[in-house]
Amino acid sequence: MGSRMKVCVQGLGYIGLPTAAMMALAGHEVVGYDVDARLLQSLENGAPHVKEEPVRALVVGALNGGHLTLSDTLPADAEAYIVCVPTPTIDHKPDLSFVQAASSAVAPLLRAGDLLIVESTVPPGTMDRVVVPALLAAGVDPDTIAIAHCPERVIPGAIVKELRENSRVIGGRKPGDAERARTLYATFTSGAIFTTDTVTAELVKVIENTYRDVNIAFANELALLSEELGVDAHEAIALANNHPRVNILSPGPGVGGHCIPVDPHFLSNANPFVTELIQTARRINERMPHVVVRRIGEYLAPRSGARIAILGAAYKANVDDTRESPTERLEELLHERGYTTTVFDPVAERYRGMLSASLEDALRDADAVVLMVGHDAFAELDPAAIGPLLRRRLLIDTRAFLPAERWAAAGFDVYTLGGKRRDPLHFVTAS
Ligand code: SAJ
Repeated sequence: MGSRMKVCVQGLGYIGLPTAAMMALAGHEVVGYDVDARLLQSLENGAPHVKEEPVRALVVGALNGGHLTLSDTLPADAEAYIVCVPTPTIDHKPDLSFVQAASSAVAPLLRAGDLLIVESTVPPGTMDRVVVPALLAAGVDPDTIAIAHCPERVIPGAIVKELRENSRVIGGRKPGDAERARTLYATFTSGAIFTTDTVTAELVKVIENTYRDVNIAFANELALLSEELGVDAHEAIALANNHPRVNILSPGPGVGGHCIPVDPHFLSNANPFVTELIQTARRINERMPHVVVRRIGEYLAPRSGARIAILGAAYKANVDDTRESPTERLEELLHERGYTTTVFDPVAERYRGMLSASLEDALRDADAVVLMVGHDAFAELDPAAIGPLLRRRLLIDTRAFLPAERWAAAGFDVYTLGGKRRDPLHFVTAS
């Protein structure tokens, strides 16, 4: 196309914001709209709340460049409206109220020939059953506008790179709609753009995250089995992954974030009877914090007054996001069993529980150190310096992240989730 469009991005969260900035830097006139006045104020102040530095730089660049403006009202004169609002679950059921509200809000502004794109991850069928009805309810004839679903696919930690380079899947409601959206996306992404219908695009996005959840559940199952067999699951998985058609992910203390633990429910909720694998995978991953608690209990009895220092509150390494963090669940379970906890995280700032002000504060007089997140900042921890702060030298490494031999040499008992146990639990022999 090359021609500039007037675009409105509705919802300036972790996807809408960089997408708006990227489009503005590609030369489009972009209005970023959000209902959260504090968020808009923070963006005006240089976006200090955005911790992923390349994203912050992109946003500041776009705002300074003048093609990205912020607004607390939806502009009436955009040619393309892009919905980037959250789709959480409540009791494992999708909550589509934000998508519905966003569609209803934009409906009265749509004119014939406009383009409406939903980027939010949604259960298959949402475009037809929620978005289009919201337009109809506002008196909009959906056949007069182009409607597409273009799910975001970028991973926190590499958002800018992936926005530029990842391929995209765009589902159009009627012939020509996906092409209209492709023209816009092709101005800022170098990745391939595949077009299909809306429900296929909806399904593809949810499948991607569900595939990851199932794969991690498999890795977690292998970790528990390997412990019983006296095998290091990490070594076994790495060796299996040398096979050209095998790619198993890594075991860990649970699956967090606002995407992977949520999206599989969009499928299992659609039909519980044909989604047994998906549901089982979810259960396996949800059980992992319980496994960590059980392992801690092998060293430190529940209700013994033991104090557990947890390293990492984020849902994964090197991000500040703590949503659905396995640490939060671990703390709950530990408290139920009478342990006391401290949590230190040098990357995350906002956490539902309490964060210790310093590593030393978290570690002082603890009976165990539990590594929950492999932040780069933890790689250099010195066990010889940490040991004297503790009441007991015990390391529970749920990510196989710290050098076990070095910690053992400093006098620590070391348990690594999925690691080789010297005392395999129950070695199973064929009968
Ligand atoms: N995890 C493991 N083992 C692994 C990999 C991850 O236990 O081998 C855990 C992490 O520690 C974390 C959780 O899984 O708690 C999820 O992390 P992640 O890095 O797998 O994914 P997210 O949630 O950060 O981002 C995902 C991405 N989806 C895919 O890779 C298919 C991203 O591309 C999506 O855009 C994003 O979800 C989203 O917003 O949907």
